[in-house]
Amino acid sequence: MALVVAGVIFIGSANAAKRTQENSDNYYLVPSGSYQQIVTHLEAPWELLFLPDGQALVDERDTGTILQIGLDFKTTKVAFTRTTPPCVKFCEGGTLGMAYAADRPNGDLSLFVYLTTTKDNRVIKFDLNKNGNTWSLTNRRDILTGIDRSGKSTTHNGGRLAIGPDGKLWISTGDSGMKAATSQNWNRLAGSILRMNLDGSIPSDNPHGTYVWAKGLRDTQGMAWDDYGNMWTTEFGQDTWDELNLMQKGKNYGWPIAEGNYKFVETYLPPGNPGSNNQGTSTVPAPKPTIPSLPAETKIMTDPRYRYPALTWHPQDAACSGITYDHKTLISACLRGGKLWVIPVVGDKKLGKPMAFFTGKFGRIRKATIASDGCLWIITSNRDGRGGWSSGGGSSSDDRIIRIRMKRVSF
Ligand SMILES: [Ca+2]
Repeated sequence: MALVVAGVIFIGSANAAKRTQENSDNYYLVPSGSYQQIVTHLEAPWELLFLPDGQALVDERDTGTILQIGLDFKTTKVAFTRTTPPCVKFCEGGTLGMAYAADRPNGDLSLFVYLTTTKDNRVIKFDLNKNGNTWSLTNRRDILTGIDRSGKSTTHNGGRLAIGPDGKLWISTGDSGMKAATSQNWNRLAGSILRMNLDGSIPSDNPHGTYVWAKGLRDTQGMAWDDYGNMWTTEFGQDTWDELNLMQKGKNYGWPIAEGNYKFVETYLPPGNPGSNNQGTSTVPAPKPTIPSLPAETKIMTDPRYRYPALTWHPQDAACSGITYDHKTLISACLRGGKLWVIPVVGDKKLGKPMAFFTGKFGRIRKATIASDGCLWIITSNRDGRGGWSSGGGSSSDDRIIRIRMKRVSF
């Protein structure tokens, strides 16, 4: 499926493109420059999912609302997951990731939601039902509880959910502000990538007989798989290095011993410095950041107990949350950096040079997802209480969903 408008080819879904094998298959995707604002006045949306009928679900972190977005882009409330935020100040937790699977009789759907409560982070599961064109949620079950959360605030909750190519539910968590106490402890669910069967049980081929599949993570909010089956995740560093990681079973990704490829140094920047992901307890929007002068980075890590990132960025250029994959292309949505990083996948475990798009244009971006018509939808996160993005871009219409035409670029 392809159409040509003003000389630009808009592609159809990745599957359609693969089926037809039009011309050369050797291309990746970038924004074409053409976009439209389709949904406005959301409040800190966190996850965006396309359903089999082409409608979408979006949730709001703080209000706990799940909304349906119709084919006409009108929103309708589907459900509330809760009625109050899990904390009142400096909150990163709330109603976070969502994923669905057809694991009920007759191919009916279930929806998984990652939720911060006053006690913990947890994964809840609903029946996801369709009546006419209207989706609804029933039969809530809490299938995984006890993912650590921090005490006074809720930081570093991770929170992305995805159904992997293996049909399992994958869950990204954060260190809950506890650094090594969680991220280096294989008996703690926080600071990890978790993997579970859709009924909530532990897969028999997990590395240690628990839900934990990988460790050493500070705050991972993005997971995607490429066509080689490689799993890629985004990771918020503290002050100096954000990461893109290639994930491998049973491995340790180094936090808080390493940040990026270097030994982690605690005191690079004080909490609240706009150059840092570590924003302390201030809810006042930070001033425009200044690029920090980095210390001499001579302490590159080579300790074989840890895995090191495939790519790194400084937080003011990145702080990437969601990541998506479509046709040889990883697309990472960045908060503080206020941009999309588009990264060609040039081979098995091989990435091309990252390219930045829309820097500062829309403010903070939480997630990007490709729709079945080949357009990329992004959700902004300018009402999440953090502010301080590098290059502005907020709007009185925030938070927004922007629909972006994509185009092919040959390798
Ligand atoms: Ca790391």
